[in-house]
Amino acid sequence: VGSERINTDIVTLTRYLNEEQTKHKEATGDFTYFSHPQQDDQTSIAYYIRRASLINLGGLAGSSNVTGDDQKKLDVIGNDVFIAAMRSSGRVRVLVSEEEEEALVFDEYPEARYAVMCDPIDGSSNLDAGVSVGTIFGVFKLPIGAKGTKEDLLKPGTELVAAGFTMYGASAQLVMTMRGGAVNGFTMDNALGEFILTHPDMRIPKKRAIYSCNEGNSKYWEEPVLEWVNSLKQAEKPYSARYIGSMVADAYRTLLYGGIFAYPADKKSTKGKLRILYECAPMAMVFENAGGQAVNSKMQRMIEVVPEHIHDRSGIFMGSYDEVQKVIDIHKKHG
Ligand code: AHM
Ligand code: MG
Repeated sequence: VGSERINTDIVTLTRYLNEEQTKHKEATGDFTYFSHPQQDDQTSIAYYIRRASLINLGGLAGSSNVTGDDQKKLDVIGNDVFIAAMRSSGRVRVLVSEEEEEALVFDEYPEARYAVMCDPIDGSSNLDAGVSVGTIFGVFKLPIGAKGTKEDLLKPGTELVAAGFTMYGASAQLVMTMRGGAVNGFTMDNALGEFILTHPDMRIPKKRAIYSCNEGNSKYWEEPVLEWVNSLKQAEKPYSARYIGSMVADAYRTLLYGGIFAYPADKKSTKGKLRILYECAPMAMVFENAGGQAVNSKMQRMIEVVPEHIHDRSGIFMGSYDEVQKVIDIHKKHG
C-alpha cells in the first residue's frame, strides 16, 4: 500500500463503549445497550440529511411543533428515528424531545433507568441551504422504579451521566462526554458505517479571539452584553465574528478552535432562546469537561441551572475559559 499509513487498531464508538464498560466494574452495560441504538440513530439521520435533496425531504412538513416553529420534513423524520431508536434500546424509561410537547414514557420497560433529553435536529432552519445541523443529547440515570415523571427530568446538568452532540457536516462528527470524564470526538466513516475515535480527549483552547452570536439582536441586548461585544470589536487586535446560526456547528467550531458562543437572554426574549434540558445543559457539560466554561445570563454555571418545565429556555455563554471569564467580569462590574 506504498507509503499510506493504515491504522490497524481503529477505535470505533462501539469498541470505545465496550472498553469503558469493562473498565468500570460496577457498570451494568445498560448505557452501552442504549448507546448502540443512539449511534444507529445518528448514522441514519446523517444518511437522510445527505440524501435529503435527492429524495425530496426538504421543505416544510405542514405542521408546527409545540413552540410554533414550522416543522421541516427532516425534523419529523429525525424525531421519529430518535424515538424509535431509544424505544428499541429497552433501557430508556422516558424521553424528552424538542419536537414533543410532553415527555414520552415508555411503559413497556418499567425497569429501564435512563431518561434521555434530545433535540433530534437542531438548527433545522438551515437544512434547505445544506448548512450543517446537529443532534444534541443528554442522559440522566433514574432511581430504580422511577415512573418517568417530570420530577425525574427537572434536574440540573450536574446530574447528567452523559451528554454530547453529533454534527452533520461534510462528515458526521459525534462529540460525547460522561460525568467527570474526558470529551471524545468520533468521525463517521461512511464506508464502515461506524463512528471512529478521531479526537480523543478534546481540550478547548484557553482563549481565542473569535466570538459567535446573532448581533442582529443587539437592539434588545442588556448593557453588559453590549459592552462586552463592543470591547471585543475595539480590542487592540479586534476579534473575528463567526456565526452559522446552527448551534451544534457553532459549538463544534468553538470547541476545536476556541472562542465563545453566546445566545444571551435579552429585552425581547427575557428567558433566552435555547432550551435548558436538551441544548444548554448538554453543551455546558461538554465545554466544562473540555476545560472551558458555560454560564447563563445571570452568570450562574449553566450546568447548575434547574429548569421548571421541560422546555424551559436560558441565555447561554459558552467557550474558552478566558473568553467566558471576560463576560463574567463585565457582568460583575455592572453588578
Ligand atoms: P431550533 O432548535 O429551532 O433549530 O433553534 C435553535 C437554533 C440554534 O441551533 C442556533 O444557535 C439558534 O437557533 C439560532 O438562532 P437565531 O436564528 O435567532 O440566531
Ligand atoms: Mg434546537
